[in-house]
Amino acid sequence: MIPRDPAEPRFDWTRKEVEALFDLPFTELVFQAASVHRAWFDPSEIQLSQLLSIKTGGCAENCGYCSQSAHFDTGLAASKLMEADAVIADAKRAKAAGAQRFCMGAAWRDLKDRDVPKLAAMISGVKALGLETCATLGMLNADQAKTLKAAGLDYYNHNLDTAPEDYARVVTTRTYDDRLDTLSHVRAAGMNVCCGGIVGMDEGRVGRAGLLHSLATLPEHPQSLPVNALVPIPGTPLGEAEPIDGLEFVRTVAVARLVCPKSMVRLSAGREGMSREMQALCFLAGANSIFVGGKLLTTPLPGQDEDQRLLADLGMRPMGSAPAMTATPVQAA
Ligand code: SAM
Ligand code: DTB
Ligand code: SF4
Repeated sequence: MIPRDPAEPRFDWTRKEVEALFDLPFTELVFQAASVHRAWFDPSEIQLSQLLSIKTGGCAENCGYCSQSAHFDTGLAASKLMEADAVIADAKRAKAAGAQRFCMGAAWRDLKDRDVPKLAAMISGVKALGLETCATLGMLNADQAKTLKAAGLDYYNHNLDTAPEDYARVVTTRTYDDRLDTLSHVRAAGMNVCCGGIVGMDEGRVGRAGLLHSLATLPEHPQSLPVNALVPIPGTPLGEAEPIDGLEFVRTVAVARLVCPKSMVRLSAGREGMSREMQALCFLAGANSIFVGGKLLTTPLPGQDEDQRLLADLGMRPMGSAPAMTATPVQAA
């Protein structure tokens, strides 16, 4: 039998195989993931994304991790959907500050048809700036997905978040199948899927493997795979969850890279609490995108200066930019 190329995408992963990847010795796992990463990407490149909360709080869903659910008292003030012009102005500032990708997030259970024209205007305006566009607006039907695609939406973010057997522990106002249905509408409309999850929700390694197994056995691998570390929100059911161990988080990134070799793996929420060394390990393990700009939707990110210094010290550069002619000097100790 010809040995399979570990960098070639596979869709027949078993849960046991994914669990076995998690159980590899740490340096072996990271080495394998780094090797696969190099087969598809320039490991010195990192995509910079910026998020904007275009409609904050008051959400009808009861996701146990979220600051924006109306079911929990998190002290967050709710606001209405922003005007398209204000969103486009924010995207312009994000681009000027170096972002290549702009993601618009709304605290909705599902998209209402009445909001679609305004969303289409903001998406086409952001796209016209030359930014990659992404939106995360809750559940979509097939027609809505087609309309957003026609407006210029490149990616739709809709996370599976946990292993299927764990889902009802985390949210009860919708099911895993609801999530899968929206993902199928997004694919059918010809949009790229951005789908990942959260670690640090007391799921254990078997749960983390279950999430990544679900993602790796979708009809297509998500073109974009965000790995979020839970940002604990006081007042939510998961506000006191045991924080994920740093090495275990890096393992999760590495396994994501191995099971979805061609996906953009995004080091997403929770980066503010991570050391520079841990972020560097995540990049080595195959993460090739970060959110920048000081804020995710409602939770903080490292500041722009801090991020620029980190990338410079690591000799990494924004995706699509020209390589430096000489090695970037590392800051003096
Ligand atoms: N309402 C839409 C939805 O749930 O799909 C879009 C917005 S929602 C905030 C997008 C994603 O953010 C969630 O799927 C979850 O993965 C992530 N998220 C939310 N709260 C988080 C938290 N406290 N820590 C880490 N990730 C979080
Ligand atoms: C994703 O998986 N992570 C980003 C993006 N998709 C929308 C958002 C994380 C939100 C973190 C919690 C907050 O800032 O409210
Ligand atoms: Fe609403 Fe999304 Fe937050 Fe769930 S994660 S409560 S759907 S905003």
